[in-house]
Amino acid sequence: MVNPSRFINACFHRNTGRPPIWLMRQSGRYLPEYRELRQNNTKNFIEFCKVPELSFKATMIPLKHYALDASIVFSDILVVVDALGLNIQWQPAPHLENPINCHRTIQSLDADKAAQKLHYVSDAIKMIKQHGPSIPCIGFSGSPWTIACYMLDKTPTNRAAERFLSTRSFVYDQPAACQHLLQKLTDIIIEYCCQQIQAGADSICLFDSWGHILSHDNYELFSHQYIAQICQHLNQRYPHIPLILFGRHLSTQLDTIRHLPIQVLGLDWTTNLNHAREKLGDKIAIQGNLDNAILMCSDRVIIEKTTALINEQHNNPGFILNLGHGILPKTPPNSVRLLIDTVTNF
Ligand code: 1CP
Repeated sequence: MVNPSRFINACFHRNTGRPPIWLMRQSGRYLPEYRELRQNNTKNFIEFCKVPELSFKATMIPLKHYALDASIVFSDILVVVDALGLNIQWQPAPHLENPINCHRTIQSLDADKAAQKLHYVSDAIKMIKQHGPSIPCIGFSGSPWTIACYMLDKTPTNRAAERFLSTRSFVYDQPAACQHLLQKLTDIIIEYCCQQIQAGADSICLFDSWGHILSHDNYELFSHQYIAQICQHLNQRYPHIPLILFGRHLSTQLDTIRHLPIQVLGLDWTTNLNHAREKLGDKIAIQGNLDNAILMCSDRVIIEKTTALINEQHNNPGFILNLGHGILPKTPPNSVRLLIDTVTNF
């Protein structure tokens, strides 16, 4: 049984009072204690993620400092790539020496074993539920498409126009191979999310962080239909576990997304929340969508923008306050505190 809470209530459109808050990337490089924990454990990043005690410690850091309404297990979407046997290096951006470039390699990926190899994430969730504070714990996975982006490209370049160019051209050159890969990932992700729920995760978040780089029509064919399979499966098997889908630049996909069996849609700052609310109705709660750049601004701006968002959504029982994308490494921890205090003291 999941404990009723502000966060879970908001997921099911029944929150009263101030909105719950959690933040994407609430653990991570902006926190000096996290950087210290990483430095003292010289393992590469994926190896760090594989130790449940370290994942547990990293999950706890923001909870010690801030009054958050949910935890999120410390891990990464790319543990799935590692479980499939691909060698990822961190420089510090993820780098794959041999990205996938043909159908034969996709056929040879051992999907059956991959989900089992990810048991360390479930072990971390068990520790969080046993030893952490009694707030809901969010488990997560990348969406099939977003994980595939990192499997088909060597290094995601910082030049926006060329970002995931190999991945984007693979979709057109070899659509059948691409869909074969996405189906394999879908099967693994279903199993992986079930494991997390069985370990005690109170909610599951699917990060489709790169869905928006697909053309409008290809979004449905290469991202949405696989997300739909995952959500249908999880929602049918665990109807009490709220599913959060996060995506960026989703304004033009809301008519497609509103048919998904999800409880929450996480939106970035390019989408107008009232427009989204109109499109989604009362069945799907909304989460977001402060610009993460405001955390680089003065205290006055942080308080003003946060208060304006709370006021805008004050009559919405299905609203979860979050950033529109993850906290950036340069963010001052005191700004994060101010944001959280502004919400919790409202
Ligand atoms: O050395 C280090 O410390 C590595 C930095 C780091 C951290 C702290 C990476 C590498 N991942 C993480 C943790 C992480 N990643 C968490 C747990 C932290 C928390 O939220 O409390 C989560 C939920 C993620 C999810 C994630 N990883 C996403 C989806 C969300 C999003 O931000 O869009 C994505 C796209 C990644 C890929 C990734 N992992 C790490 C980096 C540097 C990146 C981005 C690479 C890129 O720019 O494409």
